[in-house]
Amino acid sequence: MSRSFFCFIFLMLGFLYAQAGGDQIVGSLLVDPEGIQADGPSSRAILELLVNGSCEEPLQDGNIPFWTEVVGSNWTQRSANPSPQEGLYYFFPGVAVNAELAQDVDVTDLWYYIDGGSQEFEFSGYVRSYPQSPVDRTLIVLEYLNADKTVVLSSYDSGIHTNTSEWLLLSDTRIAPAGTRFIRIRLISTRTNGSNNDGYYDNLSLKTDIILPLAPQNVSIELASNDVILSWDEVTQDELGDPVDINQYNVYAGEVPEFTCGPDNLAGTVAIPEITLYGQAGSYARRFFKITAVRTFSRIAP
Ligand SMILES: [Ca+2]
Ligand SMILES: [Ca+2]
Ligand SMILES: [Ca+2]
Repeated sequence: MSRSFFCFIFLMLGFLYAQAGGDQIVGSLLVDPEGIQADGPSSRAILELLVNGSCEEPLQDGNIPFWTEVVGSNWTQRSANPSPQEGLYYFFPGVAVNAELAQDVDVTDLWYYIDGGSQEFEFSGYVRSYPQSPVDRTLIVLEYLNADKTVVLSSYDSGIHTNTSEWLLLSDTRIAPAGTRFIRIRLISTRTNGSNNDGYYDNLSLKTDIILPLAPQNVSIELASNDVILSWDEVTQDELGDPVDINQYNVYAGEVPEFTCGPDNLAGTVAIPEITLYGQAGSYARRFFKITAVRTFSRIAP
């Protein structure tokens, strides 16, 4: 199974005011350079990298989506006895003596920061076992892997746990070693009792924060009949001045300068620093535009 997806980080904005009247249009930057700021209190944004980390996604063909059965073929959702730590379900190995479930997180897009020694990753997750004697065991291992996944550059080992009365929080925060391109999360359960392997996991998370791109600059506006053409300088740096690849700009349109960017006023999305908004000049007396550079973080789930 393979699926890619994107997390979007938004940054405000070239801020443009356009007034259309007949064939005339007036465009000007309303915000001085110091007023062009990130849309938020911080230039950093937290990304959740794990997919289906709480085992809430519906099973697909009887399997847990986005996770790989490395050992054992009966991994599934469990909902009760004990209750989940979060949501409605948790990870349950099913019938197996030894069982391992894994997810590889592709962090290649963060190579620049990883290789510079500044990208930190924060893992957390809960483990619990069924109350029986002897108790089945849980173990979580994280591996920071190189590009072809042949070298473990750094690892976290939670140690074996057998807690049964409550969910136990495990966590690890570390800076990824240079060369890290994948982080593998391994859930390893060992059965010592009965037919079911009762080492459970829930509410797993792997987070990192990234630096936002600079705001688009030098926005210009042009009118062609009833269409508005916006263009701006390509964004090539983040807020710390490091290079960044921007492959998406979101353009928002509103009726007042202070409007908030959101899905309701998204006028268009482009990969290049130019967009034609058809009919925008014909339908409104005044129109305000905001442009955000979007830093996409893509990864491939297993
Ligand atoms: Ca859950
Ligand atoms: Ca299976
Ligand atoms: Ca058991």
